[in-house]
Amino acid sequence: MKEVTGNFKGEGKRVGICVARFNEFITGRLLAGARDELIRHGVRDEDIECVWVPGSFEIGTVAKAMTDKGYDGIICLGALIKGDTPHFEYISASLAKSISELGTKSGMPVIYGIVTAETLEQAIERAGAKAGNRGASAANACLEMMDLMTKI
Ligand code: RBF
Repeated sequence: MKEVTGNFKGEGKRVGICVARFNEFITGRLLAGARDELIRHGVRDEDIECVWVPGSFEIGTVAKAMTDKGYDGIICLGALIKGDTPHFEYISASLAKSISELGTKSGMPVIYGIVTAETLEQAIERAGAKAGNRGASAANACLEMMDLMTKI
């Protein structure tokens, strides 16, 4: 049986990161985690481009515009923290759908790195504390997918 898998090889790759400024306390840490992971796997810092958007709701629009800018992969980073309004549900559902559609329509890796948390404490846990750093895991998924897409 022939198996096809992607490796964590970032040499020569260009990566676009779309990150939400809303909850920047969290998303700044996700960005730092993603950047560090990409660099540690061979992506040059000058080949990483970060585009800041106002909030997670805007990620889909901007990430779409980034799909034809010559990147090998795109990472979307945001932090949705549940509040007293139903915005959380609206934004998280539509964002997951639009990020997934971007990947299927463009044929390039578009990675979902959105932290969805009930509380600020939970979000902190996922942004570099006891539950790891979701930005770093998104970068790993991006590295694996960029390599995989060259093999299939
Ligand atoms: N953006 C986020 O990235 N995370 C949030 O948790 C978040 N919560 C919001 C809650 C409310 C009530 C509103 C109105 C907006 C929120 N946004 C949040 C901002 C949203 O993603 C978007 O930037 C703005 O609604 C402007 O379109």
